[in-house]
Amino acid sequence: MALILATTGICSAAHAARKEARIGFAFSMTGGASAYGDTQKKGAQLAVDEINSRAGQDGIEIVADFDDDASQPQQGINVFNRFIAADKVVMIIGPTLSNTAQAADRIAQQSGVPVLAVSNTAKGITDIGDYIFRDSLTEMAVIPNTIRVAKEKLGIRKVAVLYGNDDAFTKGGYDAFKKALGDSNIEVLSEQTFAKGDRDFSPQLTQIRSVNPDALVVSALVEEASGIVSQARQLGIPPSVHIIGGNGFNSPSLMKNAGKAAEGVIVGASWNAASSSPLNRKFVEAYTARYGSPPDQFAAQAYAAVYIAREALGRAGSTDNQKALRDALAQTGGLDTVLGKFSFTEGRDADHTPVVQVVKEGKFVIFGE
Ligand code: 1QQ
Repeated sequence: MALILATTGICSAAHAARKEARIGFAFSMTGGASAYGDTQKKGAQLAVDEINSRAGQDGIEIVADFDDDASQPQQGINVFNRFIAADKVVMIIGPTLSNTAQAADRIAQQSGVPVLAVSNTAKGITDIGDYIFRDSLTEMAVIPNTIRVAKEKLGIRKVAVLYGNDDAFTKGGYDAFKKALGDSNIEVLSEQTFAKGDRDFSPQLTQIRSVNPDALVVSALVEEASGIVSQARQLGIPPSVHIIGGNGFNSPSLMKNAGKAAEGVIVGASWNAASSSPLNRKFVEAYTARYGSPPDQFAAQAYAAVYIAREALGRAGSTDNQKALRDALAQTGGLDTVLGKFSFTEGRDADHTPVVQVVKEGKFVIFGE
């Protein structure tokens, strides 16, 4: 009895000292970007549970409020409004797509609520204001390296480009590819476009086949990317014509949907799954044990964000002061994360090294750095 009382006493004392930090997570659980949202939520939840299991010792407990931005700007706005007005969150993590962030982040900025994006890679997201941060490398930061490595290893000299012209990310990725190709003196033989929700890419791919490129460069979200990759091979563009993708390709659902056609696809990424850092190994093990499949880059970025937030909350000295948290986030530097040593730039963007991957036997493996 004495033992039970003593234990209860310790628990309640620790509980009283605990401070709750309410964080809103806006991820795409439905709609075109749900393949990303699914693993983002899993990665974030894992980090929240790890942190909360230690909250008795170090004081801060995260109250996670997950909601679905539905891959739509308007739904992103609705979710942000609810997080800010009703839930009174100290910060928001998300939303999944840059296209949604362009609309929703303005509301957080106006309300003085910090946002930490974990997968927005389009240009200009952090320019929305000084409350907007991201731990995702931009396409402008990743793609020049992808093109350089692809040129070095494959000797490509002429390419065709296919991109979505109705989405902030796919358009931004196109701009980044265009510049990197120009800087690397790679000739663009053909430029073709598509729109979100398209299923038939044969007109564009037939034209591309006729110009006989060394590689096919694609800026697409994973649903359309999967269709493009499958149909390119079906239409007889041979596997020797490598397909080079941007961040939208970083989901294992590419291999799930496109199967063998995905072999040899090259994609720049901001997380090295094979990194042997103890933090990364522990993350990959814990995630795989809990969910039954290994994490992808989107899970890793979401997981890292919760730890970045937790560390900043500790320095902010408060769990409900958004201005103090913003200032603390801005000071984040040299933090050990699963993405590597993490710092924000002056402009609140991510600052770490990208990698280039290739799909081999249904998995992303390192192609070059
Ligand atoms: C963006 C992206 C997508 C491919 C991932 C969510 O990078 O919208 O910015």
